[in-house]
Amino acid sequence: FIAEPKTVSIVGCPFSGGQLGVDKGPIHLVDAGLAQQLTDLGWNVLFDGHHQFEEISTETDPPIGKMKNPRLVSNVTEAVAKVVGDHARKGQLPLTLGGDHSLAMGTIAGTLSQHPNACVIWVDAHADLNTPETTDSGNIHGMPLSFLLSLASSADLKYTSASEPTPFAWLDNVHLPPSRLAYIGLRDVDPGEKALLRKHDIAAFSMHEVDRYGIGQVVEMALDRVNPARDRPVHLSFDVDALDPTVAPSTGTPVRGGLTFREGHYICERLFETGLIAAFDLMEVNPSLRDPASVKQTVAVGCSLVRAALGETLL
Ligand code: 6HN
Ligand code: MN
Ligand code: MN
Ligand code: MN
Repeated sequence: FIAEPKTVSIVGCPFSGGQLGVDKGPIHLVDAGLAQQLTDLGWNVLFDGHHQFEEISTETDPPIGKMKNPRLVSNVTEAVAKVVGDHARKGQLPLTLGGDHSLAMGTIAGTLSQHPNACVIWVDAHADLNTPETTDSGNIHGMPLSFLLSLASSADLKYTSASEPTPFAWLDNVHLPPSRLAYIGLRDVDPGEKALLRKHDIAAFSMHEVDRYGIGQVVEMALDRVNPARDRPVHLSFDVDALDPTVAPSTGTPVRGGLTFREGHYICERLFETGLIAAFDLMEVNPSLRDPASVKQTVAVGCSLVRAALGETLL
């Protein structure tokens, strides 16, 4: 495991199969000059264009149960897992730009393929832990962790097709133990998700804990739970809606009462400082929402979070 890879590979994923409209995020982040900014930080930056995903129209991808676009999301996340895993195997730091958070099924599976002992720090207003049964919305961006933790599997889809594999069957042998997931920033968690958090004793630091202990303590408490010896690679999956909507307005499911600009950056800085970051996701930047000034602000904050996770703010 290379603690601080000198090469970062940008995996641009203009994809919105798990939640409509969020596909232009990576294009805006790259157009804002993110690659050059990382070069200026001393990184060797690889970026060979955004990924083109196969198109599956909704007519050929009807819901299975409540799950929307299951075949599309399954195929795309499987492809992302291969790309992220390949970058990790070459000792590069995969930096995935979304796109909706269903993509983390792919990014985390890719990380685990190279670093089976990795832990995940999930920064989000939401737990993204719904199963195909507990989901209300049917949007798969609210479900990636249930599959990764094996709380849901392709068998739950009760899908019968002689010709096609069941969507998400590729994920069935991917497993992140619930003891290796820690959340920071939660404030909008569905009842079914709360039950799963309790049942599996998952480390969850909501905005209440951020207020109570401060972000510095919360990050250490999260690491103490999932990475007590500070020896596991860390996959940092950052949903921009973890930030307060006044800081990052252009996102699909904003929730008031979120992390400040500094609290969000502190998480990235502290994890960079550990030298353990093995992969970084920046998800749910949605330029189709809000006015141009809000989009520009959200994209700028997104770039700034990435730079913080890659070492910008340490003196
Ligand atoms: N995200 N819990 C809600 C749902 O639809 O399952 C919201 C999910 C939001 C997902 O922000 O990545
Ligand atoms: Mn979210
Ligand atoms: Mn699984
Ligand atoms: Mn999310």
